[in-house]
Amino acid sequence: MESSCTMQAVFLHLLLLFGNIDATDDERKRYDGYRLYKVFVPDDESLELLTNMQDDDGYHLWLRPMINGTADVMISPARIQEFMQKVNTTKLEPELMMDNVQKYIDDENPRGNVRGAFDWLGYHRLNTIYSWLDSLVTQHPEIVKPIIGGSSYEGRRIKGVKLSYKEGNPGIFIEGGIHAREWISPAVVTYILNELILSDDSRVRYMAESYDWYIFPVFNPDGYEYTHTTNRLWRKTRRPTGRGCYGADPNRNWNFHWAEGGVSRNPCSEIYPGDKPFSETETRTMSQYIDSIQTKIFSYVAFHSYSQLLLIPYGHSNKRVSNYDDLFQIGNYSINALSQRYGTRYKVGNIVDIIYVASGGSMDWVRGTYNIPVTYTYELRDKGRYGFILPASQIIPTAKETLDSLVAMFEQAAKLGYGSSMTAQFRL
Ligand code: 0X9
Ligand code: ZN
Repeated sequence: MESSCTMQAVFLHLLLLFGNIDATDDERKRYDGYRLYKVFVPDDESLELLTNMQDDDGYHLWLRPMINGTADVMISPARIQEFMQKVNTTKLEPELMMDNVQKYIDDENPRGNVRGAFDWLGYHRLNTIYSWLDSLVTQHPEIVKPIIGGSSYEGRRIKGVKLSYKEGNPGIFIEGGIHAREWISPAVVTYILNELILSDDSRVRYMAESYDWYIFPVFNPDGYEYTHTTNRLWRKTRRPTGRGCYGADPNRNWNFHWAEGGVSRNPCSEIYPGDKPFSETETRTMSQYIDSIQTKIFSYVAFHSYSQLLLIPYGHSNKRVSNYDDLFQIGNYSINALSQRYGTRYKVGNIVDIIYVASGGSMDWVRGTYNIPVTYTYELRDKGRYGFILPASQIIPTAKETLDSLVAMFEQAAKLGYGSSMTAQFRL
């Protein structure tokens, strides 16, 4: 009896590993009664209180305290009373955003996982995204080539494509899904890829055909799958790291000013940078791939969520990159274009100036190591109403406004001389 149960469990795990099925309910982390608060952080005392909470069980910072003075913090039911008491002794002004996080998770992707067909009406599993990438290669063999850029700790591939209408066009690299729970990122990246192939809008067509596109929708496939099967709010990779905890923050693990700030040396922390630069299979293998094409790209754009920001390097220091003024100007054109369609407001600026210190990010490594001139990180919708759990009905609007902003970005960049294939070299 006992052994048949064990056999069953083994079988289930095999299915989970190789199949596209869901975890059983008791393996899935639930967020019943968890609350999400947006808090105002007016002074150092409140900042310290929040910073100390970071690694406490039952407190989860969705958004770390930002320069403009707010943070989003999720509290487990057992900690709510204690949190309210702490809050009363400081000037934190909590605003309740979600009274039951699980309800938002249940409502986010109402259609569930649809196998086979690919669209932007729901969030998809990794296999579905990868099959769709394969189908693009089959349907458009002249322009879409498959790439295995890297691999993950659990042995998954990091799949991407190169889209090229004319060999030798200046290259743009698009990174999606480095943080597992930011589901809107792979969804927007796949939408953009689809439009670059199929859109009949003349400005999109011009952009699509003027550049070579290296597009990787899911940089952290283990984490992404884990958010689908087990814990919707997982952020990191899935390697066992110590103290019984798993994963490093793949956006703190790159070998440029590694672990200089905005990290925690506790392996259980959400911002654990790993025990050394490139300790994670995902970042190490992808960095090798990027190295192999670095002479071909003039731009690197990473997609995260959430906050509605367009970030300029670096994350370790507020010292501005050499072409900051150009990037700021291009960024402003870009976020203006983004706001035209639905009025969505973004802010543009240096990471340290507009959010917080965060060293070891992918974009920073690309910029710092190869001097790639046009580097941005998007923090997509929203500003904390739904946060990471953005309803699937917002995928298409988010993707459309983001594509508008990319068109403006590369039009303005070209006007300033970036990525023009007319010049001998499209680098600075
Ligand atoms: O903290 C992060 O890694 C990003 N924010 S998120 O809420 N999506 O986790 C900010 C990225 C900063 N980027 C770099 N330092 N390159
Ligand atoms: Zn992120």
